[in-house]
Amino acid sequence: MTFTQKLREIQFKQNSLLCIGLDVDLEKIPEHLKLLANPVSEFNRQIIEATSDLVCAYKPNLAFYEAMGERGLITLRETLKLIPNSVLTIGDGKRGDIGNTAERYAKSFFDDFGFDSITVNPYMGFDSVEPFLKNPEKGVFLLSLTSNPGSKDFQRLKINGKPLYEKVVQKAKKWNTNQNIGLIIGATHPHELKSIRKIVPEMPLLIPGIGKQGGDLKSAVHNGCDKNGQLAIINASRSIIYASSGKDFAEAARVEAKRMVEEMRIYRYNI
Ligand code: OMP
Repeated sequence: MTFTQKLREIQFKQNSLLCIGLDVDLEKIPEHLKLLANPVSEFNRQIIEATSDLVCAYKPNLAFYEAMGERGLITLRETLKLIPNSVLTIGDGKRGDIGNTAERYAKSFFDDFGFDSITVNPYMGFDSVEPFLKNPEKGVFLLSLTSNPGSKDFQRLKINGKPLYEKVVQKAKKWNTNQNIGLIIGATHPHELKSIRKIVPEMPLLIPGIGKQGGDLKSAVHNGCDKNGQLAIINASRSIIYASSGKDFAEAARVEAKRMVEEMRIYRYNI
């Protein structure tokens, strides 16, 4: 089964487009957890237990784990073990390097950590992306038009009248012989999201930027889904995992995740 087929199946079974970003900062977690031997593992355990029936994926961003040093890698492994097989994992590392090095990244993310998919920076070109594409079951999300204000600096520059991010979309379509490529498009660009979905009607789109970055949920769902109301993966990190800073943090995360999922269901089926 290809990654795209797996995503369709999981989104159907879970009836959800939501991805929770496990971007856990030790400084931001509730005080009572900080007394434990591994506060971030316990934080993640409670978040995952409270929300795993509501999501299609979890996306740990590696920066948050790498910033904790050796303990961070242990925490990441512990966290991955806690995520049930009924949902996907996205290793958000935004990797990108020459082929020889990219192969090592692919081995690390897919074979060692065992992620189902990875985020990749494609701006070094095909040889830097190819090593990630070999296994059709493993998903590869390419940065195309990112959610941040700096996305205009390079990604929107015109080449022969077309913005650079659109070249990435076209290349991704061409490279997708294993049906395992997805694109990353920020929710902060709703119009572009709509036109990109037209170019790639059947490709997974990872859409971050909802919540703290100001992206709108309704337009992300309407513009990002395929014709069946699927294949958009809507990520929210801080707005869910830090919904409360008290002992009720997991319960509050569930309330916020459920609110988003229910809102998305309304938009999905009114496309
Ligand atoms: P929140 O703003 O807290 O929901 O977090 C957004 C998450 O999505 C972070 O892990 C970002 O690194 C990631 N992200 C973006 O915010 N914008 C992008 O364009 C791409 C990503 C990503 O690749 O996931």
